[in-house]
Amino acid sequence: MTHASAPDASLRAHSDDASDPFASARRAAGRLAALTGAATHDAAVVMGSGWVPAADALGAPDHEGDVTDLPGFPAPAVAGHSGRFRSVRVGDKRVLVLLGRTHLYEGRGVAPTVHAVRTAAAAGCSTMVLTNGCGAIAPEYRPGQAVLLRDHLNLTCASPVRGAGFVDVTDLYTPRLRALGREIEPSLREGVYVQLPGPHYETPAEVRMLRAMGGDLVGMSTALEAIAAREAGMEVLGLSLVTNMAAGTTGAPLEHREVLETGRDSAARTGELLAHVLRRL
Ligand code: 8IG
Repeated sequence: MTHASAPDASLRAHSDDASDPFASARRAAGRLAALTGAATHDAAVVMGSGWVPAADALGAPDHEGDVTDLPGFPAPAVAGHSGRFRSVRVGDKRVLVLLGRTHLYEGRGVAPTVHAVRTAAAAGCSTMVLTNGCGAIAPEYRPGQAVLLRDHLNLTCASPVRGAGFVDVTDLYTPRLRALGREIEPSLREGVYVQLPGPHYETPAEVRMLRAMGGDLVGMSTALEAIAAREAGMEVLGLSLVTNMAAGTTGAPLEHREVLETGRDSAARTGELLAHVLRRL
């Protein structure tokens, strides 16, 4: 019976999505609740490049689906980003796990890249865990190493915030959650993550520039999502997996295959780390 009105509703949804990303996120959260039977979720995790193989360590999902079943989610285009979501019980928390993300370089604009974060907020999540695969600028880092984000350089020249929303990002990556991460894994280092638009990697000269600017890690995600999470009032934890040394630091060429291999090799450790963090939020 709802089928007869569906075309109309979806047309309306499209014009709303363009004008009000928060309304779109509320619709996605409503659909998530309907699909999972969970009225709310407590925390959300975006599994970025190299982290997807770690998802199983969070436990068997009570529900898994395609993100495209939720309003406003475009299909991700990159290999290793499966574009699925899970609802998983971790300890006493109901966790929304997003396997893959929409990137700025897909050319759809900023709003689609932060839609998952806003959907998580609309679903009730008070904690946003953002993971990514990245290149290491700091020479002491090694592929396979997980690093806590202490801060970021948003070099996209973009913002998810519209209008006079002067969001305070002084302690964007919540000190409390960083302390928790270090407590669980004392060997975890903290670094400054640089988000560039991509999709090309850096030149060696750009890597030297980023190092001079105070960057330790470089990738193509996370900073804009972290800003959107803060705007939505969530606490943010950022975790990078170093999958390669940034261009020019070793002389080796960069390949996406490395990302996938490093992720598979590190899945046991990164999965355990995430599971422990989520259990103790
Ligand atoms: I995985 O070295 C991954 N993503 N910009 N540079 C940039 N993005 C990345 C890199 C990298 N590695």
